[in-house]
Amino acid sequence: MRGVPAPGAGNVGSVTTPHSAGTGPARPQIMGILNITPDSFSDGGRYLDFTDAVAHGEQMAADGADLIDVGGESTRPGADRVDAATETARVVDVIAALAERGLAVSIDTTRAAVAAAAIGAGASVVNDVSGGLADPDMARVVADTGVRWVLMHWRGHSADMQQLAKYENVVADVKAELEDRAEAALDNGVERDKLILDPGLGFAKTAEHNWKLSAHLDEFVALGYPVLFGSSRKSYLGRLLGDESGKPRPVGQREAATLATSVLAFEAGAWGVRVHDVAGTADARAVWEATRAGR
Ligand code: PMM
Repeated sequence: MRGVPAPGAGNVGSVTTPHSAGTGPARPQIMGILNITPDSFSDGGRYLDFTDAVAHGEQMAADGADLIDVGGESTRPGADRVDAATETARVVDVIAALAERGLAVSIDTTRAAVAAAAIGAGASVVNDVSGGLADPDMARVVADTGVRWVLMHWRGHSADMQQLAKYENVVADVKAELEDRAEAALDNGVERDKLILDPGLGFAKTAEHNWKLSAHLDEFVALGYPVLFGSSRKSYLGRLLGDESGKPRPVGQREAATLATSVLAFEAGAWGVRVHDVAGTADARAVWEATRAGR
């Protein structure tokens, strides 16, 4: 590791100073999820229409999202890949429309060409679930454009990632692999204060791994980079809340559990959370902030 980001550095649009970097009173960030895909596990097929997608992005901003995370390819386990042209076509016009309305937008992609098009349309953050591993050109695009870069922990594409969920010590291994990704980004000319790390819940992780990573999120914060936490509606929550027959809680009924994990992430010092239910998360953040202020 090469030290910590400079205080107050790296603000992009309305993405404020990370409180996880120990830089003052800034609040945890809420990244609202906008998947423009037919097959994402929670909102797949809902926002394929341009007008619906933009309206949902605007609604999430009105509900308290600091950043709208637009994705054009599903990353759910087992998902098929789409080509770069299809992925780009799904996202660019929506990103341009949201950026024109003054909203901060991230592009959820592992492809440099898609990221470049999204940045051209107004995205100010690249949310790369592969942490730069999937596309060797991603670091150059990020370095050249000066946007922020979320490096998520990842071991392989959706089709085979669950076979890769093998760790000696999941917390230590994920931390070490993320630090390697951050080092690689720095070696490729990306500035330290542009980086955000994410342990990647559900990506080559079992439910047990997700709980371990959640429980030790403070250790990721201690690495000195802003930390993003993405648990929203994921299957480990469905499994936890399953019925007596072992049937998981349906995706649409995991919101209270998601909110609990988000508050725990705030408490651990996370920079932000990536969620579907922005309004609920904004309420939870208000409760957490009022509690913190009362200490
Ligand atoms: N999870 C998903 C997609 N993108 N990005 C980051 N940084 N962290 C995550 O945990 C993450 C992500 C999968 O969830 P979705 O299908 O609901 O978008």
